Formats: sequence, structure tokens, C-alpha cells
Amino acid sequence: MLKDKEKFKEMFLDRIQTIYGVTIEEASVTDKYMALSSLIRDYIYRNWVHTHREYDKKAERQVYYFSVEFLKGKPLGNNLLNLGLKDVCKEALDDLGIDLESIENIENDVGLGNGGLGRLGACFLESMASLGIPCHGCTIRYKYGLFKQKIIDGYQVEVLDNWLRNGNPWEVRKTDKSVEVKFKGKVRVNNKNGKMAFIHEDYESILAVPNDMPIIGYRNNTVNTLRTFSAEPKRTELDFTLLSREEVQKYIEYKHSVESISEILYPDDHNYEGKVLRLKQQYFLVSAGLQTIIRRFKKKGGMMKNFHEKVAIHINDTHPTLAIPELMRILIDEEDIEWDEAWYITTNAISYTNHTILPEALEKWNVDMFKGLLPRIYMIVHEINERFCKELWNRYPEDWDRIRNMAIINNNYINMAHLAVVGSYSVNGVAKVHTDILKNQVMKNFYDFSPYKFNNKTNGITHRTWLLKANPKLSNLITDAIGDKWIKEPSSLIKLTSYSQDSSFKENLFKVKKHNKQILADLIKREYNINIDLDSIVDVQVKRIHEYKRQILNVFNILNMYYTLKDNPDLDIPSRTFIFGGKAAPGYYMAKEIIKLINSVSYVINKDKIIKDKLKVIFLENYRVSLAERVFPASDVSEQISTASKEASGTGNMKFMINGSITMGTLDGANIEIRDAVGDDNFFNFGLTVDEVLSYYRNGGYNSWDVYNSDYRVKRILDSLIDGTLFGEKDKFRMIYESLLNNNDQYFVLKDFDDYVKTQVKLQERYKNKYKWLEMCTENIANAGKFSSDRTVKEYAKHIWKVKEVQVEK
Ligand code: 26V
Repeated sequence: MLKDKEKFKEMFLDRIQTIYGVTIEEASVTDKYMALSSLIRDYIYRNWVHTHREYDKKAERQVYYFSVEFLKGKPLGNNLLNLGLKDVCKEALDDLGIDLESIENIENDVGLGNGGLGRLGACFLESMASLGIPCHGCTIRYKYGLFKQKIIDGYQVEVLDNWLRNGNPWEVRKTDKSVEVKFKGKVRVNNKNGKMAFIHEDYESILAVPNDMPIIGYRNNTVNTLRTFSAEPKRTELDFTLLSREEVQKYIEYKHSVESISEILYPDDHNYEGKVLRLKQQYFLVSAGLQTIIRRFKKKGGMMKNFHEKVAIHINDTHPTLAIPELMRILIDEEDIEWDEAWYITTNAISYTNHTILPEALEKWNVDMFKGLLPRIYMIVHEINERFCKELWNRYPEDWDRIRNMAIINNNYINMAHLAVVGSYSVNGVAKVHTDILKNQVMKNFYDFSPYKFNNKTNGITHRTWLLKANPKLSNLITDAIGDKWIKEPSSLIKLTSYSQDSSFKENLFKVKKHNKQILADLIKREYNINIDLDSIVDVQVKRIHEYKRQILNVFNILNMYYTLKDNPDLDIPSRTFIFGGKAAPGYYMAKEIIKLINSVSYVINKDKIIKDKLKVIFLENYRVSLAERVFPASDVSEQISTASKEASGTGNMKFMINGSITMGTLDGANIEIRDAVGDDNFFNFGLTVDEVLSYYRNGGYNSWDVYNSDYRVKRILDSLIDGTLFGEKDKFRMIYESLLNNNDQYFVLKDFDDYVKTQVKLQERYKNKYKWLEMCTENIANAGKFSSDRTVKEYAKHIWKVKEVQVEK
């Protein structure tokens, strides 16, 4: 019924008046947003229920994807698009004098994630719903999402992200499906008829309340679910009357400590800190998730001995690894199943994805802390470790080094990656080279022990969000050329290769890019009062700020260009706009210094008249999904310049590619597969390879002073960080200077500098040939189909989860 414009208007007006109690004239934009979103939510309700019924009827196995992060962005636009309601909604609102875009703009990003890992989860959910893969997301309903970034005086300042302030019209609270999660206390062991029973006593009890958000498939009647849990106290406010003052005080303390569990998302990735609250969050999620899954499974008549045949549990990185001992606990303590059978069920239900090999990101929990918080779970982990080590001993008798190296518990720490590998039937990396590094280096012993578990699933992105939604002009151009089959089958984008020599297609592509640049330029003018040249090369590096991602290398090339232009202002080069964006973990000082450096460089360069506007540098504040949707379509060059071996995959690289930007990249992560797909001519590659980097590490690195002493450009740039000539203050960026020289440049910035600069010059030369450049853009779009998350989740479904797609009929 919403497909009809008049009906749409009528229902929208009715909702504004009856639910919000205001007339359309009186309604605020927020009222309109709430009315519209809740209208859409109710509209899909029938399909939502129906989808789950169909899954129960038709699906042989269903997937539960556990992740502590899902970085969704704004739901409204995606939902309208996937339902096919965008046009009718826009027209209906236009008739009422309301601008849909202004409503979309006021929606908060659902920022329940840090970066790559969380956004991957969101792309997967969209793809799975669009393909009819029976999958349910499970996560924590953080009251505050990832902080908002403000830039004050060039520095990052963090502001709380109160995304739920106005309520969340997309979620449905399921109080009746709440479950209890238990912490602390002690475990009493009972010997009942020769059988041990474990009784958990004096524990702290917490209620996990589910809220469901719909994940709407692309025009296929399918609505999957993202279930988020919030932590709430077990006793209700009503119990107050029965309490004394002291008891009330105690209750309030209890309430705060409970609610703190789902209060805030940790704003850190790639840096592990053994915080007890984080461990609480992780156990809270898996215990709540598993209990609701099992409750539903049994209600539908399932027998626990068949659990693994019907249910696939996927753990997104090690954060939900406690699903392994928690499932064991439920099977043994609550379902009365023997250890061996419980282990069989568990290790056939659970699969694990590794997302990073950086040692500082690998989780290891201190045994004492763990034991205090989760006494029964600790006993189980201990037992898993004992049995595993025995197995190792049988296989590698007396090879103590190997056994120690592979143990789950070692040196008073629990190694979560080891637990995840031992307790699951599949372990995958997220790009070919990353999986190879896992197999041959980081997890070599585990690969030798159980090679059949290891496999690769190269990441992907949902092309519906990142192309169809974010870049409607390009989408139309593609559809005009090759039809709209690519929306459901992204591999058919390959048909565009035959347009790479078509001058009218390329001319149109050029116009689309310019249009998108104009939109971004308007935003930059509005927010930063900086003019950008639409004919300049828009060169973008947007991602978390991290030393291994080497924003510094990008800055050094810019400084080198700046000095070159200052020496020779009439140099014939295309003008360039360098855009940066990204958040730094609040406690990561070096990353925060890098932000300040970018802003300082931006300040110096943008105001220098001598270089005649040939260079502009902009740092976009508060980079997030909704801003990213403006940035990718407007970019010419995608900076993917991590130190080879460090970026597990990268997914931003794919978003640029599908929007027709050319990668300037190292052979790292999925860049390698992108280059293989588009060919060397359509990719700018530079820098050390993975093998070279690893060999340097084995041999103690290289001497960065050598580069400083032999390359005058490097010397000039580094000196300017501390000598006051550029930034007016001595020692301004000494921290960066020291890390590159006296800490010997762990990320090979200086080592790769020369090749990077040369390749940037090559790129500039290529840009001068407009049609050659547009041919490259076309080839990139044409070959981006394989980086759709549709391809990725199909591979997970077929090879890991063994689940089939279910078509939901109307
Ligand atoms: C790790 C940690 C460590 C412990 C505490 C907090 C915390 C939070 C998040 C993470 C995950 C870091 C791993 C991550 O985000 N990896 C990225 O995953 C992307 C999706 O697979 C991939 O494209 C990126 O290359 C990879 O860096």
C-alpha cells in the first residue's frame, strides 16, 4: 500500500497526527523522521515475521553471526532503497513540501563499531538479507556508539555519541525474551551418583534484554534481524518500596554497575587492553546470544544433540570466543551432556574469522581476572586446554616448545586466538595474503596440526550501499549501459569492460565524477570554507588513523610536492586536492599527533599563495559511514598505502574501486587481489612487498638514518617537523620525528618514500591523458563485482556454514 503515492501521503499524515499529536505544519524534522521510520518499520513487520517462519520451515541450518561491532550508518535511506520505496516516498513528501534529504540528514549514524571489522559485519548483514541467507546478527546495544570527533585547534577531541537520544524507531524491544547472565560467585562441585555436577552460587545476576532491528533485503521480501542486547538490573524499580535506605543505595550501585556493561563501545581497535569491563561485555554478549538461540531452538522442537546440524555460530574475530566455553557450559551443566559429546557439538557449530595479525591486537586475558569474573567458564577453558595439550603431546611427544607455543593458557594468560582455533571447525583470514600469513607464520603450528580448518574468504562490500545508494548518478550510467542486472548480480559489472574505449560513456563518466566532486566541494566549502578546484585530482585517504596505515607517508609526499612547487611555482602538474579523514583511538597519542600534523600541513599549504592553489589539503572531521557515502563517489585516487603484511584486507579500497577511483597502493591485503583483477595498468603499485617486509623484520629492520642522510628531500621534511621553519614552533612534531629516526621507523615510511613519490609523479602524468584515465576508471568499476560482499557471504554460506538461500515468497 505504501507503493501508492496518495496512500503514502495519507498514512504519513495520519501517523504524524495520531502518534506525534501534531499537525504537519507544527511537526519538527525529528517528528517527521520518527513518523516516517516507524511507518516503514510497521510496513515491513509482516515480512519480518514471515521471513523467520519461512526460515524455520525451509532452512536446514541457520547462522548466528556474533560480533561486538556492527557499523551500520543511517538505516532510513538503505531501507527505503531496498524496499523500492525511495521514489514514492520522495514524491509523496515533495507534495507535502517536505524534503526527504533533510529528514535523512537528521538521522543518527548507528555507530556501533570502530572501523573495518564492524563495517564488514554491516555489509555482510545487508548482503545476506539480499540473498536470503538465513542469518541473524547478534551484538551489544551500546548506549553510546563510537565517539564523535571534533577538531579543535587541529587536535582531535572526543564527544559522546548519544545516538539513542531521540529513541530508535527501527528497533523492537523484546522484554519477554530476556535472559539472565551470571558473573562472579563460586562453583560448588557435587558428586551425584558418581557424576560431577557444577553449581554456580553467589553470583551477580544481570538481565540481557534483546532489541531487534530489521535488516531488509533488496526487493526480495526478506527481512533478517540484528539482535542487540542491553544489560539491565534484574530487580525493577517497583521493588524499591520494600527496601531500606541502605538497600536503595546498594540497589543504585548495582544498577549502575549492571548498566555499565552495555553503556559504551570501546573506541579502540588494533590495540588490546585487558579491561575487565570489556571481558564482561564479551561474556554478556555470547551468554545472552546463546541462551536465546537455544531457547528458540528447543521451543521449535530441536534436540540438543542435533544443535550443530541446525545452528552455525560464527565469531567475528576473537571478541565472541567465549561462545566456545559458554556453549560447553550450557550443554554440560544445563543439558546434562557428557564432555566428549558437548565438545563434538561445540566444535561443529562454531567457526571463526581472524581480522588482524598485529600482535598488539591479539587478545590475552589474565587468568586471575578471568577466574574471578567467570569462575565456571574458567574451569571449562582450563579443561579444554588440558585436553588439547595432551593431544599435542601425543602428536608431538616431548616437543615442549611447540606445546607451550600452542597452549591456550600460558604464562598466566588465556590466548583467545588459540581458544578460537581449537574450539572451531573453520578458521578463515580475510584476504589471500592474510590467510597465507596466518598459515605460514602467525598460526603455522596450528595449520600444521589441523590444516583442514584453515581457509580464505576475501572480504567484500555491499555494492548496493556503496554504489547504488551512495552514487545514484554512476548507478544510472551503468544501468543505461549494461542494464540493471548488476544490482542483484554484481559480477555482471564486467560487461562494462566493453565501454572502456567508448568515448561517449567515458565523457558521461567524467560528468558524473564532476557532479559528485561538486557535492563534496559544496560540503567542504560549507564546513571548512575552503575552495576546491573541481579539475584537480581528488586524492583521498579515509580510514582509522594508525601508524601502519601510514598517513604520514601521504603527508610526506604532500610536503615534498609543496617544497617542489615553492622552488618552482610554474611547474606543469595537475592541481591536487588531498583529503584525509579518520578517528584516532583516544589513548593512541601517536595517532593523535598524526591528526595534528595533517591539520598543521593543511593550514600552512592552503594559505600559501605562492603555489597558486595547486595543492589543497583537507582533514574531514568525524569520518563515519554517512560521510563516507559522500567521499567515495567524488574521489579520483584511493590511498591504500599500509606497510605490506599489516593490513589484513582493507575494505575501503573496494569502495573506491567500485566508484571508479584508481588505487595508489602497496601489495598488501586485498590490494593484491584488486590489482590482479584490474591489471597492473589500472593500478599504481609501489613499495616493499610482504616478503621483503617480513625479511627485514627477521633481520632486525633497516637503518632509517641512512635514508635521512642520503635523501635530501627526506632530511628537509623531517627537519621541518622540529626546526620551527614550517610550523613556527620548535620540536612541534618531535614525537613523529623520533619514531621515524630514533625508533627506526617500524613501518618503513622512509624506506618506501622514494618509490611512493615516483609513483605519484607517474600518476600525475597519467591523469593528463583524460581518456586514458577514464579508461582506467571504467576498468576498475567493471572488475569490482568480485569484491561485492554478495560473493563473500555466498562463499561463507557454501563452504563454512553449509546453509542454503531461502526464497521468501510474498
Ligand atoms: C581488535 C581489538 C583488540 C582488542 C580490543 C579492542 C579491539 C577492537 C577491535 C579489534 C579489531 C581489529 C581488527 C580489525 O578491525 N581488523 C580489520 O578488519 C577488516 C575487516 O576484515 C579488514 O579489512 C582490515 O584490514 C583489518 O584491519
